Amino acid sequence: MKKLNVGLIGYGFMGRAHSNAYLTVSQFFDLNYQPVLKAVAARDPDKVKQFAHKWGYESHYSDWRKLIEDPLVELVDIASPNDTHAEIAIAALEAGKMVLCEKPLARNLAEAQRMVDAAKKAGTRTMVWYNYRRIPAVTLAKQIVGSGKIGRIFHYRAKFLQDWTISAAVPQGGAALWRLDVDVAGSGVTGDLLAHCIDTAIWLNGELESVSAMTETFIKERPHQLTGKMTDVGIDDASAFLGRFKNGSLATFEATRYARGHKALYTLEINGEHGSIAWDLHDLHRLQWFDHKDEGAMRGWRSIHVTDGDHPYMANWWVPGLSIGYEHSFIHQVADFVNSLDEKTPAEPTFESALETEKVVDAVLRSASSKKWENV
Ligand code: SOE
Repeated sequence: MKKLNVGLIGYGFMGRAHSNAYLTVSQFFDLNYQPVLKAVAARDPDKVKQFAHKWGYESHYSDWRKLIEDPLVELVDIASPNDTHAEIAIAALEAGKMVLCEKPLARNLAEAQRMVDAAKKAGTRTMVWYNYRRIPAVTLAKQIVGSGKIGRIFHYRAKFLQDWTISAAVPQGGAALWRLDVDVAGSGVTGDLLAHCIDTAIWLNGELESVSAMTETFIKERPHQLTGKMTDVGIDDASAFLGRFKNGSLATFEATRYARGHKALYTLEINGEHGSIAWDLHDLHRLQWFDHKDEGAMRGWRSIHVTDGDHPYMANWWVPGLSIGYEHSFIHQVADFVNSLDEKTPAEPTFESALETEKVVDAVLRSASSKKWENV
């Protein structure tokens, strides 16, 4: 098997999810290339050394530029905060590397566009980690929509609810809390959570045309973790929008970190002419499917336990009935990326296709501030 030398930047939550995917994928999928954990880079020299030892990276750097200069690294994976994405991605692309980037692609549309331009110029492979596409039940939803069984789509409904920032004492900025600092994150739940919903929606139901949005920042000031000073909060704590898809269907989307009791409740529902589909991240191995073509008296919602060998990705795992989890969506994404390397068609979403999500995020934020419908 040929080798694919990976250089990871960032060792937080996503650095672990990606590292686990590279380490595990070849044990379960038959691939032409085996990912090799070649190097990891992150700011803190001691912590990056510990991380490298723990996960088996062959070398480590405290300056990401050194990782990009490393001739052995073929693929640069950006798992560092959003404010680093554009600079690192563009440098890596200019160095001729393949680049994978954590979502959202960038802090704003202008940065994302520069990354797409650099990717086009470089001509190397890119991909954005919108991992939920690769949860088998969500991939099955894609297959159902693609088969035409659901018919014309009327409604697409999605929400992503969390509750971890309700306390005003939670600081913003720094390790683990940079998502609350607008300078680092770019936006709040719109770019962090709604972006997942938008990516899946575009994949399942095509592009959005226009949106009418509202956002709110419930806690206006928070201590900054790095300076200790009370600082204005620039992110949106909650974001919701109505929208129209290009295919004529209607969209209702909501994301918040203020839904007490919900930890990561990503749900989606699609209502079509012949059927409906519903999925819930808290019950991720099930897909709910209603088929109006079923015999009248027997008609009802089916709860499909997506664990059988003929379900997407599942033949690579355990025996039917045994479920897999969140981390497997990253493993599937690596498998698809690696399998695409010898193909003409790249694994999705590339930087270029992920730009569409950035355009919707941008339209949502524009609409929330103009209080008008905005075109995507
Ligand atoms: C935020 O809490 C977060 O970790 C997001 O950044 C991830 O993208 C999402 O998958 C889970 O929630």
